[in-house]
Amino acid sequence: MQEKIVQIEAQALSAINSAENLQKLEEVRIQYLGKSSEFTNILRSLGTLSPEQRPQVGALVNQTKQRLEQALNERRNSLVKAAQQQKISSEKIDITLPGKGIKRGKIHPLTQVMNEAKNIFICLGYEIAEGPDVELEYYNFDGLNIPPHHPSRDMWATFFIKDDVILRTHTSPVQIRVMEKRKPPLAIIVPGRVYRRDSDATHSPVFYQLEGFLVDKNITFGDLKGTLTEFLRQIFGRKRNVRFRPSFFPFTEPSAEVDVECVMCDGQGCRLCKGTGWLEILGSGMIDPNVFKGVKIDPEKFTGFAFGMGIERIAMLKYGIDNIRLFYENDLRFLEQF
Ligand code: 2U9
Repeated sequence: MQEKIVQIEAQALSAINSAENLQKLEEVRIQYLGKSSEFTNILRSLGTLSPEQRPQVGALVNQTKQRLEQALNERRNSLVKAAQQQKISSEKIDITLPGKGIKRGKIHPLTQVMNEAKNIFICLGYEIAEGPDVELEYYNFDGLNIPPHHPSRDMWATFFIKDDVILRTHTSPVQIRVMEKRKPPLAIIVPGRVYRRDSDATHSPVFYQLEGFLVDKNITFGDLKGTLTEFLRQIFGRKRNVRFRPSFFPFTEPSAEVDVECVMCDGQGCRLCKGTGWLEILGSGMIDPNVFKGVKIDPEKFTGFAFGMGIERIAMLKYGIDNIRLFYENDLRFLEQF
């Protein structure tokens, strides 16, 4: 029986060492140490041996079994290692290749200019107010002293939703809504989207405005000039001259348009400023007494100035952009430049 055991061990060791993968190795284990293997049969038959033989054979069987199990483990480990090595070399990664990198998001140029403009007024003590894009004709026109026959009410300038409901053509209706609810002193800016039936290289049917107003006792045209001059110097640079030109708006009297020295030719006259040396940036004026009467503020007690600007126009002049559509097309080659 001892000879038989030694023979089985030799066969098993050879089979273990020549198993070329884990599945084959498992088959070898079942064949030599499994429930119906010769080895297990020998273990079961130990009881039939004489009491003298039994401990000797028993010890040999146990030692052999341990050696075979150790050999199985060693072979298994080396097969697992070899499989891992094979996987690593077949999936080799070239770590010298440059990474793809994660692009950093940027704030849209219109948002940047809007934030810059809002911050200047916030630093001057103004607060922000907002209102609806879909507006009553009353707040957009009547309350602002714009009479029913005014050309801006024409359906070629205004988007009508129904008879007396429109898309606001400026953010001014918000100032009316604020003055209906609150009384002076008021220092408010109104950022927002506005809508006009207008479309070419410098006009879009939807664009952004920033308007604002200051109402208190003894507010003068001097306050208007000082505030807007400071604003324009912060936006376009301190050395750039500004000028106030008489104009007309139904909601302000007197009214003025504000120009800044041309950013391209420094006032010499060029294509951008059409040879004038000046760029028109803002509309402004002292709030018309008729507007105050509509919101029950006494124009004998209070005065105020108001102003309005188009954010796209400021961004186009500041960055030398010649087509307004570039702001809305979301082309990364354009947006990445800001
Ligand atoms: C109230 C009273 C007065 C706001 C004003 C302008 C002049 C103006 C334009 C600039 C370029 C509009 O975007 S744009 O086309 N705005 O010229 N806006 S004064 O005056 C107000 C507003 C509200 C109650």
